[in-house]
Amino acid sequence: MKPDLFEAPDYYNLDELLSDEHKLVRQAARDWVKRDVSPIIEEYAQKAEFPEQIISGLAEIGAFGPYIPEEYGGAGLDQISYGLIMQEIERGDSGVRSTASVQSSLVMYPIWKYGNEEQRKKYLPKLASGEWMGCFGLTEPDHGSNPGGMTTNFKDKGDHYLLNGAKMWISNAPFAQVAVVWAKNEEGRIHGLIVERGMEGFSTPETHNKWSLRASATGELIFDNVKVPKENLLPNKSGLGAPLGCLDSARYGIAWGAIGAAMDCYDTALRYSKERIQFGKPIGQFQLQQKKLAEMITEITKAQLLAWRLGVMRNAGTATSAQISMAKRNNVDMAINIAREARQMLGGMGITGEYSIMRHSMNLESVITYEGTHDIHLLITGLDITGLNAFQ
Ligand code: TGC
Ligand code: FAD
Repeated sequence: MKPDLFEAPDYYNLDELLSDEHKLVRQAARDWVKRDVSPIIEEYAQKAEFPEQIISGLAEIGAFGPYIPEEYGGAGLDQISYGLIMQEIERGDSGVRSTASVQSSLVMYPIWKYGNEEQRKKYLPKLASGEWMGCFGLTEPDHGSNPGGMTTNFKDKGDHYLLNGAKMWISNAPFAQVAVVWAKNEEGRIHGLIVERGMEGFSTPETHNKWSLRASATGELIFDNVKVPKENLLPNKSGLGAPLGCLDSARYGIAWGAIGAAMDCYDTALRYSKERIQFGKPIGQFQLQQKKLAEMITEITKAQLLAWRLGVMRNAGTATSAQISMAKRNNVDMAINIAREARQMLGGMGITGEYSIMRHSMNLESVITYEGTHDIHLLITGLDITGLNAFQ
C-alpha cells in the first residue's frame, strides 16, 4: 500500500469551532492511525483478519469509552472529542472504528447507564483498557430491522437465568470476552444480560466470506441453555428503548466516522488528480474531474457541520434520536457516494489495494446497513416529521 500522506480537509475553517482539547485528542488519534493502522490495514483486510495488536493503541488514544467518566477508566471527554476520535479511526478503516464503536457505545455505555455500581466497577475499567473486549447482541437471523420481534429468551430458574437463542452479524463476537445480550423474559419484556466467554452452552462461531469490513471480526452468538448469574442482568432499564438508547450513541459516532472515510477518499483522489497525466495534462485539470472533487468537498463540509452541530446538542443533552438518524443516514450516504466517485477518478488503480478507496467503498456497504439501514433511518425521519408510523 502507498505511504499514508493524508491531509485533512477543512474548507470552512471548522477548526475554529473546536477547543484546544478537541484538537489534541484528534491529533493523537490521527498520529496513531498513520503510525499503527495505515501500514498494516490493507494486509489484514485482504486476509480477512482483525489486527488484535492494535487493541492497546485504541485504548491509549481513548477510543474505548471516550465519554465514560474517568472513575471507571474512561477518558471523560465530551461528545465532540468522541466524534473526532471516530472520524480519525474510520479515516483508517471502518472495521477498526466498528471495534471501537461496539466497545464504547454498545458495551460500555449500557453497563454504565443501565448497570449497577458492582457491574460498572467489575467491567468498565477492563473494557476501557482493552484487557477485555466486548460485543453487543441485538440482531437475530429473523429479526434485523425489527429487533422488537426477537425470540432469544431467558427463564428465571431461582438462583440463575437460563438463556436460549441466537444472535447474528455480531461485530467483535469471535474474540470478545463479554457480550451484552438483549433477550426477552417470560413476560416478553426485553432486558440486557452480560454473558461471559466460558459460560457453558455459549459459543461464538465466526462469519466468513464477507466482502466488506474484512478487517473486523463478525460472528454469531449461540446460547444453548446458558446459565447466566442473576447479578449479570442490567437492572436499570428494560424494554426495546434500552438497546435503542445504545444505538443512539453508536449512530452518532458513525455520523462522524463516515466523514473520516470520505475525507480519506477525497484526499487520495485530489492528490492523484494532480499527479496523473493524461492527454498531456493532470487529470485534475479536466472539468469533469474538478466537478467530482468540488462536489466531494462540498458534501464533506456539509456533513462536518451536521456532525458538529449534533455534537453540540449531544453535549447539551438535547439531541433527539431522529436527529441522530438524519446525521447517520446523510453522512454514510455522503461517504459511500464519495468513495464511488473517488474510485473512478483513480481509474484502474482505484480497484487495487495500493490505495484505500476500494476498501473504504466496500466497508461503507456495511456501515450503510448496520445500526439501522439507510431506509430505516429515512422512515424514522418520516415518522418524526409527519407523526405517522410506517413501521406499524
Ligand atoms: P418503537 O415502538 O418505535 O420503540 C420501542 C421503544 O423504544 C423507544 N425508542 C428509542 N429509545 C431510545 N433511543 C431510540 N433511538 C429509540 N427509538 C425508539 C420508543 O420510544 C419505545 O419506547 P416505549 O417506552 O414506548 O416502549 O419500536 P419499533 O419496534 O416500531 O422499531 C422502531 C425502529 C424500526 C426504528 C427500531 O427498531 C430500529 O431502529 N431498527 C433498526 C435496528 C438496528 O439499528 N439494529 C442495529 C443492531 S446493532 C448494530 O448494527 C451494530 S453494528 C456495530 C458496528 O460494528 O459498528
Ligand atoms: P433486514 O431487516 O432483513 O432488511 C432487509 C431490507 O429490507 C433492508 O433494505 C431494509 O432497509 C428493508 N426493510 C426492512 N424493514 C423495512 C420497512 N419497515 N420498510 C422499508 N424497508 C424495510 N447487529 C448487532 O446486533 N450487533 C452487531 O455488532 C452488528 N454488527 C454488524 C456488522 C456487520 C458487518 C453487519 C453487516 C451487520 C451487523 N449487525 C449487527 C446487524 C445489522 O444491524 C443488521 O444487518 C441491520 O440492522 C439490518 O438487518 P438485516 O440485515 O436483518 O436486514
